Amino acid sequence: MNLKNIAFEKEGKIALVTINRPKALNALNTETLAEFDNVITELEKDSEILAVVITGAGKSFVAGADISEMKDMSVIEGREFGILGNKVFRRLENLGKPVIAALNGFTLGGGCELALACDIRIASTKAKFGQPETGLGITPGFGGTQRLARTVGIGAAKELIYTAKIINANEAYRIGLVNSVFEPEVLIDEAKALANTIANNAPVAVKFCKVAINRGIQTDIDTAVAYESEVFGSCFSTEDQKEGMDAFLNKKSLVGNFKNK
Ligand code: DAK
Repeated sequence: MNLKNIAFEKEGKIALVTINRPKALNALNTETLAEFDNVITELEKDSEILAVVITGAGKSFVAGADISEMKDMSVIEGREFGILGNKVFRRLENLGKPVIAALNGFTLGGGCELALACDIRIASTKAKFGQPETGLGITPGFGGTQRLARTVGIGAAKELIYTAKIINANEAYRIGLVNSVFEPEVLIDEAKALANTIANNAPVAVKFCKVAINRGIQTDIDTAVAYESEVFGSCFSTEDQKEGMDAFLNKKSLVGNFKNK
């Protein structure tokens, strides 16, 4: 992979993806989104990677879509930019592996939307959050009006989006935008520890849970629980279910040693 604006590292069962354009506070331009698309393809392909951590280099996670690139876009260019961003974010949301956003700093606009497309968000005490788009004359364009409301509820989402205000990590924690808050120097280690804890459980079961939660939240409860029954049944076709239960009955545990089969 030829990457300029993103760093990609593998550490055992996990991958660390760092948006690395600190001069522009890691703002997402077309080039970075295209690289991100390639990174997702790599994450999909590599069966050794069982969980992913995404963070930002420097004092920002992602300070939004790139305003200098967007400023003079035509209607067609704006639409193409939106289509690319939405495609990348949907691919990330649907990736068959859990993704943890380690929010180290500014998490604004498209950056907040990127975090919302991840499965779990944890933050540094220095992180700042918001959807400043209405202050720029636009609406959130990478799913913010949809995923933010699903995550923090309609009232809190409308307040954040209509006011364009910036909130700190404690407030983000209070409204449920992030799961936990850590001192900056331990954030990445905490994210990796969380990723490794998940990676040590049965990967196929974790993937099924992700799909069931993501699909179920979009549909009525009868359809959702029917889908849950389907994935539950599918677990019984895996070696990991047989061996995991066998280990339990023999007073052992397979955690950390599942085969991903
Ligand atoms: N885009 C481009 N450059 C940015 C940027 C951004 N979003 N954010 C910061 N930068 C650049 C600054 O211009 C500055 O560049 P130089 O002047 O050094 O060349 C450099 O990063 C450092 O920023 P500051 O000097 O401003 O740093 P401060 O610490 O003073 O302030 C800040 C940090 C995060 C409070 C401030 O930079 C700021 O307010 N940034 C903009 C945040 C923002 O409004 N983000 C939302 C962007 S709108 C769509 C799809 C998606 C979207 C829209 C449409 N379609 C469907 C088409 C999404 C839109 C957005 O995300």
